Amino acid sequence: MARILITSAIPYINGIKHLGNLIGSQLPADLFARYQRGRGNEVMFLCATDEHGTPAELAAAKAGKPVAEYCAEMHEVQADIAKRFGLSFDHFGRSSSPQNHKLTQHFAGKLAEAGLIREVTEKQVYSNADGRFLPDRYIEGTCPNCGYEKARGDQCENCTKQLDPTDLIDPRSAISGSTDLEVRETKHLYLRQSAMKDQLDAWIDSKTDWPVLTTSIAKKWLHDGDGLQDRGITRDLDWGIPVKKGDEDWPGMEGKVFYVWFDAPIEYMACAKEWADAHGKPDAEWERWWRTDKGADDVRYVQFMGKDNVPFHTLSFPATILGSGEPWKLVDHLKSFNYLNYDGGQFSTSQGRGVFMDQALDILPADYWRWWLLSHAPESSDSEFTWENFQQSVNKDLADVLGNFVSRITKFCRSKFGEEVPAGGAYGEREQALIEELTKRIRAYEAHMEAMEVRKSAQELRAIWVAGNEYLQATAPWSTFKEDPEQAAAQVRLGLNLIRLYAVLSAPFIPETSARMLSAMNTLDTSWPEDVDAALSALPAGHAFTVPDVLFAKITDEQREDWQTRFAGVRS
Ligand code: B3M
Ligand code: ZN
Repeated sequence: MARILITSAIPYINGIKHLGNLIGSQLPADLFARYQRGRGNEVMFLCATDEHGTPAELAAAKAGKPVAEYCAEMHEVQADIAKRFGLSFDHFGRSSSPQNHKLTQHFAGKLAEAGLIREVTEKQVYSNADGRFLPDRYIEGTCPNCGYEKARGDQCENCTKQLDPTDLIDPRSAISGSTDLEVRETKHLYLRQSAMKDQLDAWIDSKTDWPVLTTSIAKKWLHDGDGLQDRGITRDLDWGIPVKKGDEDWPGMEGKVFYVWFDAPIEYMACAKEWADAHGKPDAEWERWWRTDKGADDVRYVQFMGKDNVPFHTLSFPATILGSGEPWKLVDHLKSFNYLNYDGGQFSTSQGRGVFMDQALDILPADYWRWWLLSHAPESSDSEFTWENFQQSVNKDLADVLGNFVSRITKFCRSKFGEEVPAGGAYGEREQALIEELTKRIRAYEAHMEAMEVRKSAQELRAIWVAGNEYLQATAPWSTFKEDPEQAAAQVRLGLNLIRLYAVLSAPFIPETSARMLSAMNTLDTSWPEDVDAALSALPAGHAFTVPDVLFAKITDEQREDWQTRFAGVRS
């Protein structure tokens, strides 16, 4: 039994995620986790909410709530939606957890001991009225380039020009609106990534099986221009993990917190400790996933994320781990995704454009979305969600191919043999041919799943469903029955067994439907079809079953048009 550690990029706390976010990390990670569990491997699948930084502070301010309260509430909201989407995390943690506070401070202490942190004095805007330093995006003013009056200190939203806060005309605090601002000196910590360049370079070079898309991003940051830059890991914010060296105070760093991108990846590990603590397990239980000196040397670690997160995961986070000098597990395989677009434009959280996870579930059950998103995952390039394509995929793949197969065979059996697997007859040539085809296809499906080729896996699974339909079409037990009821019984027996087989194979994609198929087949046998021949005899003659309700309802043109209009604008 292999041991597989899986993490999905942890979604920001500031609001409900859209379908583009979902297919960019959490959903494909869930597919892989479910598949590996289905193969009998030991899986630890972790995700969390990313709760620090300015986005969290701003969202809380907008909601008119203290930031801690806002985060606690939004965490529950996200956890609930994740559950309803069937995301099978072993733990859904919080980057603001006490466990992450402790571990982040621990890493900072180790990095300092190793001489990998330097202190830098910088000039930064201080707001007297607010009594705090203002991050660049907390300063508003008039853009010197286009005259837009609500330009932010980091960038003008109107003309996209990158700005420094001191470039702004008539600058004011975005928090209070106060213009009583001054430039003060402040001290920050920098992680000396430049000192670790060769070590990181060698580590990336050892990843010969990584996609070029991934390694080229890392290489670019390592070698372009002046090469890898040191990175500021502290901020002047109230909300976050206080800057400490392990348990000790850090002189001169009072009132400062770690930068969100420093503590967020550390939450991958802290999340495992949260999991252990929540279940009353000793530390050894989570450390055997994360510490190579405590059993994690035979763990395979796979990360899922959108392409914009790749630099942090190939450079900054490994720099934290390698720099600590401690035996933490490094990523073995990194699966990254392009973007999913929405109907001729982009999904956008800030503009409320597209379909958001809660809205999607208000319209249709999770499996409809899971199937479409996974079978159209933006792997080799960006992909696009259109309502036409969604309707077509659901109606053809799910309703016509899979749903129809299940309904036809169970109903036919009920009408001629009753609600139990019929006895008599034997599998002949046609059945052997089908078994051969399925064996080939299932082995291909396994290979694609193993390689995390999401679209190819979906295509193969669909072909497996189609093969069953074609078999049914060709053998036509409803005709056979008239001349040779024994042979029809064997055909139906195979058909019913195919339902169980399909449920097992399809579970990673459509878990809810898979469970309904198994329950209709009245079986708890979810064993993987290592031997297809044997798998097609799992339900013996006389085994009782029931005809399930329609598995997938077709999407009508009317519904499609209605949704198209409803989701054309922006979310209020
Ligand atoms: N929260 C960005 C994102 O959601 C960020 C990922 C952190 S992964 C450690 O895309
Ligand atoms: Zn401008």
